[in-house]
Amino acid sequence: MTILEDPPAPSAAGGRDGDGGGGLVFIGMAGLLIALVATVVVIGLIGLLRDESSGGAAGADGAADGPTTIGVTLSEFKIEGALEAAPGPVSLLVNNTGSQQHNLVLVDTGAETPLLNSGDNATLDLGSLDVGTYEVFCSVPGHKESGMDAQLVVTNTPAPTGEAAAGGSHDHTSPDFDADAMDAIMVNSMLEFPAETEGKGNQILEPEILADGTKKFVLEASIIDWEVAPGQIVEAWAYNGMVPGPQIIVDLGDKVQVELTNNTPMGTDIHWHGIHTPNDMDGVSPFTQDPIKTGETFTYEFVADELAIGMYHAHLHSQISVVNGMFAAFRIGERPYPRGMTITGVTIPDDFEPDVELPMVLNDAGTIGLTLNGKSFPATEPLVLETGDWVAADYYNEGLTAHPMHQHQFPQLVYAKDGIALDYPYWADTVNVAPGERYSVIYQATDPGVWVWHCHILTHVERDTGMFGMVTAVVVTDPENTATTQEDTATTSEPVTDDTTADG
Ligand SMILES: [Cu+2]
Repeated sequence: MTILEDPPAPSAAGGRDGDGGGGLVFIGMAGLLIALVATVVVIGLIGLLRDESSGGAAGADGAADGPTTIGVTLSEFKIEGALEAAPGPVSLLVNNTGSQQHNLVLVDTGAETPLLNSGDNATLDLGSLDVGTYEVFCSVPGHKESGMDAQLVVTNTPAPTGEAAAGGSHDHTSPDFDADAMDAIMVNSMLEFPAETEGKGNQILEPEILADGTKKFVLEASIIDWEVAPGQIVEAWAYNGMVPGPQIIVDLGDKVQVELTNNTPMGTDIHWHGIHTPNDMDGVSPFTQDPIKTGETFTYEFVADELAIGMYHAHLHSQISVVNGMFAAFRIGERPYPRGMTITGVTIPDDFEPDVELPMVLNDAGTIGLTLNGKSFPATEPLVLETGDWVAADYYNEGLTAHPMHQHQFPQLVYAKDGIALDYPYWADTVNVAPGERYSVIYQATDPGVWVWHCHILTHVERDTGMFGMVTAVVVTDPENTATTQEDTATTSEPVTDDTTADG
């Protein structure tokens, strides 16, 4: 530092006056630079030696007879280090071990490090500090709010070791929870996947074919015990004893009858969501029909005259019955696959057929809670595929909030919204599905492995007791090398295949 305070006499300013002085000035500047670098290196070495000789960061000798150097580590999103010192000169040796840029600022004086790239470090001289508590933080926008905020304590009675300084609530090296235990809980909860539970929703309902060709479907609404997750039995309001209720799939032009018997304790009805019907079949009591009282039966009758990727659910008391399980998928005709279209450079073949079709019914409320197809992780069903398989999935949101459904690795081609074919399909790795909406996607499992598929509202999939809720996985095996993936992941799974989920 002395060099800067007492610069050599030949001034740089003089050199700029004439070309002839340039070489000398350069040599002078270079010499100055070398001296400066050497000094910095020496100071750095002294600092390191002092740091080592004091047995660590916090000036363990407790004396104020020299600068205290404290090692501080920055990462996402925390400031770690034994931030305690005796009164006197304090400097921080700041190391960015994170993956993003960070810095460190002392609030009281504004002293700050430069913006440090990943792996960089800097020494921050804080000057002489009196007894007190000093706030340091990272000034990159949002980082302080994310946790990069800590307190440096200057005290006459510093803790004997750096570890003890961790007792302060702002020292993030020792959180007031058992981090190892939380790791174990989360990992163990994930390893329970896939777990077996009683009951399976979305089973395809076979019709009775009447004399005139009408397809007659029979439904019963009742309250059942439903195993949402292993050992977690809830009172579900269900159609035909399953959540989601049975899928109804008819052809375009079919005459349809649905006979509903209500064995729930409240009046009900069925609304055909996204299905074209006469008004008196819309299922909105009391406007279009009387409520179907407990024990009563009502028959809906309409012609399936428009293509649909729709749903059916109660309308009366939906705040109880629907969120508790009275919802299901209803499809008319073939899905409008974007055959022959080229979307962002990818051409869908004229004869495209998916290898697997499945409904993905979302719920988040009532007794059923945060679920995919009526099950909470680890009871959600894995989708077992071979490399190259195409999946056709229809999202249906029967819950009360939107769910951004994210498929790892494989972009989803959104080709229909609410069953209506899009003129401009688009690729997305995350598809946000609001209540009442349906999005129809296809994607190709191009890479082997276990790829999770989940709602990206993270509290819909993870909590302190482990992974749960709206997450499942696509397990892709390589038919040419089955040993690697199948052994690890697929042996205990109940594969979802076209046999069990696709229409017949
Ligand atoms: Cu969600």
